[in-house]
Amino acid sequence: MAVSLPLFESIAPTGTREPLAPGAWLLRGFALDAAAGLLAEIERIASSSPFRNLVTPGGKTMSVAMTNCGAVGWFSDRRGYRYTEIDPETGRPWPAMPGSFMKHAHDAASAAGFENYAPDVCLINRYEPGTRLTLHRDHDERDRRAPIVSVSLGLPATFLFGGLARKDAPRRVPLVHGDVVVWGGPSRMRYHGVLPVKAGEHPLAGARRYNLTFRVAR
Ligand SMILES: O=C(O)CCC(=O)C(=O)O
Repeated sequence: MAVSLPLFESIAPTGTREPLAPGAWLLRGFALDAAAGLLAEIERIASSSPFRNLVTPGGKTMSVAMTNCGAVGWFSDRRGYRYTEIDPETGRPWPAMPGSFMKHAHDAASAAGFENYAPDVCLINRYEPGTRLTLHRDHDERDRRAPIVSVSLGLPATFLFGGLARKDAPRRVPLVHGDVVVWGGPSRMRYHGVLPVKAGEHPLAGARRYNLTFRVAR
């Protein structure tokens, strides 16, 4: 049954910084103030480059719907995982990264100890109830010195934060609207994923979870 969630639900007090591993931090509620603006930008981006369910090189359709903004975008089909300058579905460049996205990612990285962060891509994930992201590493980026900054909006989820080997048991991290996870340095290549999102209704995002994943790809 769907549950109604309070607008500012959080687990630890907003503003706390929890270490997850060396170089990995959970910034509780870091995006709360910016959240409504970020969601409006997601809608604008998706009106140019719509959400779509990508196909893996092995031929499976991903349950999470994705789009991108920035100089490049992450894409997958039977030919492989890669970054492209042109959205293959529209034939146009990916929408530019909004200034508010750039500032938010920069400030979150800085709060986690990574200065001068300038991502060139933001992968936007949209989760419907029941959808999940299996354990994986972000390894399509040429420059892996920069961290990943990951912003959660809408419905809550359980984030799996694993080790450097796939077999390492992942830690289960509950994430709610406004939480930001940053992982870089010795944690940059850790496995991570998301358990199936539970049904619910969020006042700003409806029956959905969105995730912004900022990366330096080139
Ligand atoms: O949705 C999330 O919290 C994580 C997203 C993710 O792992 C990815 O896009 O690589």
